[in-house]
Amino acid sequence: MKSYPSIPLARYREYPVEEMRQRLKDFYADIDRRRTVRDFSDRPVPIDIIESALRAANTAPSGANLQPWHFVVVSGAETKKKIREAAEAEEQEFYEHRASEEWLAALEPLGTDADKPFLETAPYLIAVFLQKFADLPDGRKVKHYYPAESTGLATGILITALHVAGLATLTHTPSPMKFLNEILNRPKSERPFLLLVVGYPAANARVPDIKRKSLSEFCSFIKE
Ligand code: IYR
Repeated sequence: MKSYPSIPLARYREYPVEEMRQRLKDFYADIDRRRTVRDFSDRPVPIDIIESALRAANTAPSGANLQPWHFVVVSGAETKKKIREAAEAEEQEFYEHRASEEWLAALEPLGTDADKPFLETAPYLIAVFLQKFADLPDGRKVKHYYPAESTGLATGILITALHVAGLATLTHTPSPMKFLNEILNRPKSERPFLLLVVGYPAANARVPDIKRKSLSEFCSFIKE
């Protein structure tokens, strides 16, 4: 291998196999409780909790380690209202015209509609942007690699971290969501990836009765 600036892998930890099993059992039991929530409480959440979850997200692997993401944390009522209005306008179009019958049928069990009160109720909206390029301060552009895969991985870690903290999230994707660039003043080189709604669930929150596929349904193992 070529020489490159390196340091020892000092923080890696190996566990005895029994401990591996126990750790994964515990992790699965915890992550299996995570549900996408649409009924949010307006109870405040300290900003340092969000910052810590974002630091965790930023450990995600990324193409050439260029970390091609940007997160905008929105807590102000005025901006949340603007986002709600723009998102609901798109969603109205979606539910009334754009969505195919097939798509609407697939959404039926989730009970979703164009009404998005949670965009104002929840204490935080985190707009996730994917950067196709880095816009350097001197005007140069640096190409990013695998920005969608990378940003998806970072977002996965973010929702996991927020769940570990005991918060609920909703991965919301109003489509199209270009309005986020305008409202949040982000450059054209950034594509809105996802709008994450974050907070405590409402006391009476309900969730769809969904089933998860079993291991044999979603995995194959090739042993020779
Ligand atoms: N963006 C719309 C529709 C929607 C689409 C999918 I795919 C979902 O999993 C859920 C909703 C909405 O947020 O209502």
